[in-house]
This record gives sequence, structure tokens and C-alpha cells, in this order.
Amino acid sequence: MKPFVMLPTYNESENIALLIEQILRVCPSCQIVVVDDDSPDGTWRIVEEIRERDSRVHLVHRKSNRGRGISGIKGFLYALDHGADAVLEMDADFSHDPSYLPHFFSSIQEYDVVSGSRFVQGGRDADRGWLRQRITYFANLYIRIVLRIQLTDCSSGFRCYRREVLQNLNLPSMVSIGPSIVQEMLLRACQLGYDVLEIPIEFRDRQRGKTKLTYRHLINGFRMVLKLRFSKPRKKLKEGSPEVPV
Ligand SMILES: Nc1nc2c(ncn2[C@@H]2O[C@H](COP(=O)(O)OP(=O)(O)OP(=O)(O)O)[C@@H](O)[C@H]2O)c(=O)[nH]1
Ligand SMILES: [Mg+2]
Repeated sequence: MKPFVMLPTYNESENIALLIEQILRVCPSCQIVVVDDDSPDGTWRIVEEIRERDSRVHLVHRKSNRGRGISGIKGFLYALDHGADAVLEMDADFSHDPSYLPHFFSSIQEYDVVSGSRFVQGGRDADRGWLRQRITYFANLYIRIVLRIQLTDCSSGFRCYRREVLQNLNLPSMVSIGPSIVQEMLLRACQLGYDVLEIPIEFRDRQRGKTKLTYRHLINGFRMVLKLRFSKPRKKLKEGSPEVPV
């Protein structure tokens, strides 16, 4: 199996080098693609340097249309284009612990999607402030009710997809520009009938760098969930359809 890790980054210069090192330590056979939106703090430059000495590290340096959602799509398409059998997305701020990676990659051999959950037994979201925890709790409740998804953590950005799932999600047609991409992809995967396994993860608050999540993102996220509820599911592509280039 050829596993890929996809890291969307914006101003993660304090985290990225250490994170790449830790990922490759726990999972030496994986490839990493960092999708950076021309971070003013030079995150992309650090990745470029690492890439020069380690061929497992790839960089997609985007120069326009900044967005967590668009970047994620580009990263998944890049990984597919480079032969990935499974692609795991995670935040580049150490909120998602790289030590879970072997568990994700072994579980994806049996499931279509493996999603890290803070709310299944054994999962935790205790590190963040009371308000952030409440917002996440209500956002999840809202997503579950509106989109009728039977999972405990629908807004998790720590998730692994099998190649076939990504090929069939029709990624270029996704409408989320920002963080709601994680809900959109999950919804479409569920609508196509793919099996999703939730595994417990402990979510930690970021120690370095700043959050990019704003109240505007939150409100857009709530609006986007409604929009997704009333838009049609995408059709599954035919067997052997050509992949869309990055
Ligand atoms: N490429 C790209 N990555 C982004 C963008 N916004 C956020 N990210 C990355 O997406 C991941 C999650 O972003 P965070 O700012 O940590 O947001 P969050 O995890 O939802 O919020 P916190 O709980 O406050 O950390 C991080 O790796 C960010 O660097 C963006 O516009 N473009
Ligand atoms: Mg974060």
C-alpha cells in the first residue's frame, strides 16, 4: 500500500519541520504532501528545503484563492496523481497526533474511510477552552441533524480515505472553499454508501502558531451545511474513469 499524508498549511512555520519529522518517524513508508497557500511566514520555504533532501516530501505551493477547502482538494488530487492508495488529512498544528497514523493506515485496509473522533469512547477534547468545546459540540449536533450523518465527530479534519473513495467523490465539483470541506467530503462519502470507521483520538490545542479559524468561518460553516443539505449528491464516476489532473 502507498500511503500519503496531506497537510494543508497557512503560517505553520513553527510546526511544519517537526511535524514532518515525526510523521516520517512513525510511518517511514509514507509520502507527505504539504499544500501551502503562500504563507507569509515562509512555511513553504521550509518545506521546499526538506523536499530537496527527502523525496518522500512534496509541496504544492498555491499562490491565489487561499482556502483550507480548496487546498485540501488540491492535495488529495495531487496524492491520487502520484499513485496514493490511501490519503490521510491532518492539521499541521499538532492538534492531531502523528502517533495515530499506523492505526489509521491499518484500519483503512478494511474500511473506505477512517475518521478520528473526539467523541467515541476513548476519544478526548479536553485540552481546549470551554467555549471552543461547546461550539464544536453544537456544530456536530447541528451537522448530524441537518445532514443526517450517523457519526459522532463530523467536523474532524483527521481522516483517511481509500483511493477509490477519493476517485469517486468528484472532488473538483466540491463547493467548500474553507474548513467545511471536511463535512462536504464526509457527506458525499456517506451518500455513496461507503463504510466509515471512527477511531478515538485525543485532540490537543495548538501550542505554537495562531488559529486561522474566525467567526466568519464558523458562520459560513453553518450556512454551508444547510446548502449541502439541499444540494444533490454527486454521481459516482464510471469504473476506470480518468483521474482529474491537479
Ligand atoms: N492551505 C491552507 N491551509 C489552511 C488555511 N487555513 C487553515 N489552514 C490549515 O488547516 C489546518 C487547520 O487550521 P487551524 O487554524 O488550526 O484551524 P482549526 O484547527 O480548525 O482551529 P484551532 O482549533 O483553533 O486550531 C492547519 O494546518 C492550518 O495551517 C488556508 O487558508 N490554506
Ligand atoms: Mg488547529
